[in-house]
Amino acid sequence: MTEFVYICTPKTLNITYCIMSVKSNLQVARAAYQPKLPKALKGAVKAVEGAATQSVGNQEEIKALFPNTYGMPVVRFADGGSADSQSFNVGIILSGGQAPGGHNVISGLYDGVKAINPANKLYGFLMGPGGLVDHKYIEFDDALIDEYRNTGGFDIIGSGRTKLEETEQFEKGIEILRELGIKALVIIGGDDSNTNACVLAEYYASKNYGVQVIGCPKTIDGDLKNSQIETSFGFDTACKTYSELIGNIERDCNSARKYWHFIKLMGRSASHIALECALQTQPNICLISEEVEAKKQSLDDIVNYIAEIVARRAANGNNFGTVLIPEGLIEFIPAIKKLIAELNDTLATEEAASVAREEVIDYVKAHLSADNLATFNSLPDGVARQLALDRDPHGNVQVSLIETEKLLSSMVAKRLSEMKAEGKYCGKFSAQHHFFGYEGRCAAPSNFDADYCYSLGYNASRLIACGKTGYMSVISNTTAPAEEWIAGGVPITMMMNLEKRNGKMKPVIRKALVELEGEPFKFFAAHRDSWAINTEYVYPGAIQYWGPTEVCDQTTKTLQLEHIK
Ligand code: FBP
Repeated sequence: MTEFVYICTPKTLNITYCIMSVKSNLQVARAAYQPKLPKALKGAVKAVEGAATQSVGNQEEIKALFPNTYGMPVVRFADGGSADSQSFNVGIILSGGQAPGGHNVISGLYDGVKAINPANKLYGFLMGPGGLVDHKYIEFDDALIDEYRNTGGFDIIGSGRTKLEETEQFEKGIEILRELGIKALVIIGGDDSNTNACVLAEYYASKNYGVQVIGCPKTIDGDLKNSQIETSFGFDTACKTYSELIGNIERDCNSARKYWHFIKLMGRSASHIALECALQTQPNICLISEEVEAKKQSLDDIVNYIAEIVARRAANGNNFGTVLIPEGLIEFIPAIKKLIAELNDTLATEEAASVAREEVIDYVKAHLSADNLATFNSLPDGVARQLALDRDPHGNVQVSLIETEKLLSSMVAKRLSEMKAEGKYCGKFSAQHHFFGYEGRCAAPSNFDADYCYSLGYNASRLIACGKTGYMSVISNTTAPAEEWIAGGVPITMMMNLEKRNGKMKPVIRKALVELEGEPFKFFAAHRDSWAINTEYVYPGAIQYWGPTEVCDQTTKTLQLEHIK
């Protein structure tokens, strides 16, 4: 039995701390935190609808693929509606990689459906979309929800990457949804999972099954954003967590003055995490994949750029530094991007699917064009294997498994010895390697993510109550105080276009990459030369939960720069 020993209750926090329990004092205090809601969601709401919408690209094709869910209006909630006590049950799924705040989406949704009618039930499908298909679920109650409020992780029901795309899966899903009397399903996921949510919404609408599907924008990667979605949840906390670690490393490196730290950061294709962490910590070097592609840089160009900075710092007596590397970098080097595109097509055929795993490398080598084969052969074995062999269920290269940080540092070391041989002073170069990804995905949500996620979940209950399907729960105006946030819904088809996946054109939500004309990148580009040579590190420290609002409730620098009028 767990023994609890209670000590004093600080008047300021109105909670009881325990010195021996399964929970830390911070967790106990955090559980008592009441997330803030936008004013419009606090009482009865009224839905205000805008004009008909269009998809961001391929309008005719997307309209034909989604005849029942295309063109719907953007919805915005305003206060002043009439009280609603509808009775309904809801199901929820966590899909894809973990992101801080998922438990708050669930607690917000739970509180929202219960506020409408206390008899309403919320069910959670276990281990991702697979739980719907396999009929594995739990029913949430007050005790379970209270256990997980404001905590990180997705462990309340688990997550998974099963792709919901087959009619058979949709039909298995409807069986359990009917058995549990579920009127609406909420899918918390990134661009791929929300695309699938839209496909499911369309299917159920086309069959008149009477089940609504609502999406919720999640991913630490920050790439699910557009004119309607300001940020995906989890990005804020993950970046703050990585920035704390990077700041610690910068301080260590500025103390010992003997290492160059090569730090790879998660984020899949987009470099939003690397850019945000650079804005928070001012490292000596931060590579931005989107810029590498735009400038058509080769691996050698990148290596030369780093080696030059190492040498310039060495000339000032500084044989140390920090380099941030977005995990998707390799995919953006034009020659490698071209290679991956051909690999994807080569591997998408039935013939390729029947090739034994140990023979895949030989198979692709036999099928690649001469140019791409040369690029493939120039890569270190581990990187080439990773590009050729493993894809996630959505067909993405698993960039988190490619050790770009080690690849770059060894190439930089080689380049520096060549420079030395040419008579250039390069000082001493000794490298350390880090990969920050999983360390931040389950961190306890920052105040921003705690409030944002709770609002997204609560808002989803309002979209369900007003009968919406094929919508994403959206909260905007997020650099203002939470009270002034705007709540509503955006039709998912509005964010779609056609893109090639696994060799075929598919409707997908357009991924947001770093915009080189955007304010966050422009700010970075204007300062990076100074950060490279002068040591101007910023040590942001740990996430702050209590204290002045300008310390605790600020969102990312990315959002703040994007919202500068
Ligand atoms: P989502 O897009 O599903 O949110 O996942 C993001 C991510 O954390 C990426 O940054 C990373 O490349 C990937 O998941 C790692 O996947 P896995 O958890 O399967 O190792």
